[in-house]
Amino acid sequence: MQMAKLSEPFDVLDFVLNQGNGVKGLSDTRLKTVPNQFIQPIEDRIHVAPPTSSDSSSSSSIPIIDASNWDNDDPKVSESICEAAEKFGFFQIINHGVPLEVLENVMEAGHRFFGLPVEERRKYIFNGKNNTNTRVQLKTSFTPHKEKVLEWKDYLTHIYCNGDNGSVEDEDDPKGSDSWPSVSRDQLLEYMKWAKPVIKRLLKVLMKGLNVEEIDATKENLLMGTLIVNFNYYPICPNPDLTAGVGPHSDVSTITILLQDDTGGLYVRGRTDWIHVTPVKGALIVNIGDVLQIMSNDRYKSVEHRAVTSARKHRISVPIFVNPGPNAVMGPLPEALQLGEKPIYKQVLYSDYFNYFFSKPHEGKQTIEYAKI
Ligand SMILES: O=C(O)CCC(=O)C(=O)O
Repeated sequence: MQMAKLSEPFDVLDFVLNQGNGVKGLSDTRLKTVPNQFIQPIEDRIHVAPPTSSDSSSSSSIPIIDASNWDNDDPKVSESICEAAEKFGFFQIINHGVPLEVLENVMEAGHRFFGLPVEERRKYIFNGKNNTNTRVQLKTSFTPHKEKVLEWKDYLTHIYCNGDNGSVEDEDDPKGSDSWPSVSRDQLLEYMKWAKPVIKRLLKVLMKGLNVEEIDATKENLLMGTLIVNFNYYPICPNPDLTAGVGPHSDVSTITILLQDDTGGLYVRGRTDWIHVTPVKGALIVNIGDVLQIMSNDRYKSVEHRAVTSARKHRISVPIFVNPGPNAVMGPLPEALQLGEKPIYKQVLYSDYFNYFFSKPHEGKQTIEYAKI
């Protein structure tokens, strides 16, 4: 493995952000302690035992829904999904139809990308000069120029489709995915091909639970006009107890479908404590995002979550953020207010909401306040 050399005096931010080595580059130097820039204040650290791969104590804390009877239109599957969306905002689904091999291949592909020499990885950093590619971008932390403390995470974000901008698989834009790294492109496209019907099915069920019987083209753009798929990479960290992989936040999606490896480290805010989402082989984690909380006028819950780092191994997760198209206007759906409920949220242009989220560090459930009446 090629290791970056640290020169003295060592400017961490320059090394990680400007030189584009990322946290992966820092981790590869095999440093013994994390630099101050990554040390969270005590009040922001999570106080739980680090997860182990054999940890199954809390696996029942968020529901695991078996979708094998979906094809037979078993109403129990739909009921369990809507109930979990209302009570927990988070659940795992098994037997969803995406082959295990496709899931394993996509995670392997993520490792291949982050295993590339830094000179190769760096090509995907968006800088508006040499690289103006908006279809794929390599990033570090969340909003590094706004955060007091950086998150221990690099991620490669791919825009699969973006409202009017078409899909990377559209006839109008058949080469849309050509700019994605070749080491991971095919596996990611294959994963998206399988995941899309699952997303559609989930949205159909969740909409039915809100009395929306039909998803026409306008509703489809409102619910899933933009699909973004990321490789989240949490490099080995010498001090998991001091750092955050991802700080507490809720997603600004309609729903998010997350594939995680067997490292563990995702925590969901429970009533009294943080609940560990124990990895289940072949499962997809589904969480309700702010958009669906808003559309359902608080019936479905978008729940805060966070991820810790590991001293044992590099962790990978692959979220698909299912978002409205940028020009969609979201607010409580008329169908969700049928019983005379008062709307809690106003009508908001989705791109405004999205840009607001990315204008500040992660801050728990605060973003949704932006849309409140
Ligand atoms: O990696 C995880 O488990 C969580 C990722 C996440 O919350 C995010 O990418 O927004």
